[in-house]
Amino acid sequence: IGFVVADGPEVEDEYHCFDALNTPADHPARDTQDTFYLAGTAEAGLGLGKARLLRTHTSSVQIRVMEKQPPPVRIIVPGRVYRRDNADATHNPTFQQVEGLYVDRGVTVGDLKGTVEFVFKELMGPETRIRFRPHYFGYTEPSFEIDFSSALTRKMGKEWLEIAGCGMVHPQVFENVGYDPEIWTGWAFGFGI
Ligand code: 2NM
Repeated sequence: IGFVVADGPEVEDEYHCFDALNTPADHPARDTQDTFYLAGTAEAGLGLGKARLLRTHTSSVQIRVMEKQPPPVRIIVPGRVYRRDNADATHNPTFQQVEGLYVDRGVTVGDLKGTVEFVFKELMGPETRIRFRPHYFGYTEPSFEIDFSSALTRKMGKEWLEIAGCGMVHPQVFENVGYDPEIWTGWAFGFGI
C-alpha cells in the first residue's frame, strides 16, 4: 500500500529521540532509569539535546526522514530499540519495533483506523478485529491505544489485548521538522514485534 522502509541510527542524540518529539527534558521517559546514555555524554556540556543514547523507539528515524524530505511521506520503520528493563517472559532491554508514518494533505483519523485495521488483519488473519481507546502521547494528538481481538486472544482467556499505539502527529512535531501544520496532517502508529 505504498509504504517505503526507512532506516536510521541506533545511537541517537536526545534531540531526535525526545525533544523533536515534543517530549520535554523533565519527562520520565528520559530518565536514566529507562534510557541507556553513552558514558559522559549527558555531562559533557555538548549543549541542549546533544547527549548520546541508544534510541528508545524508532520515532527518531521518522524525525530524520521528515527533516530530510518534504511531504508527502509514507514510511514504515522497523528496527531495534533499547530501554533499561529486566528480562522476563514479556520484557527485554532490547526489542524490535515497527512504526508507520503517513503525512499528506487532508489525512484523517479515518485513514489511520483503516490502515491499522489492514495491517493487523494482514499480520494476524482476516478474522482479527481492532478497537481504539483514547490515550496520551506527547507527539500525537489525539492519541489512541490499539487492542486486537482474535482466536488467539480468546485462547488466552481475553477478548481484547493491547498491541499498539497511534495518533495524529502533533502540530508541534511538524513545526520542529519544518512542515507547515496548516497544510499537512498525518498519523503514526507503533508496536513491538
Ligand atoms: C507510537 C504511538 C504513537 C509516533 C509518532 C511519530 C512522529 F515522529 F511522527 F511524531 N513517530 N511515531 C508514534 C505515535 C508512535 O508508538 C507506540
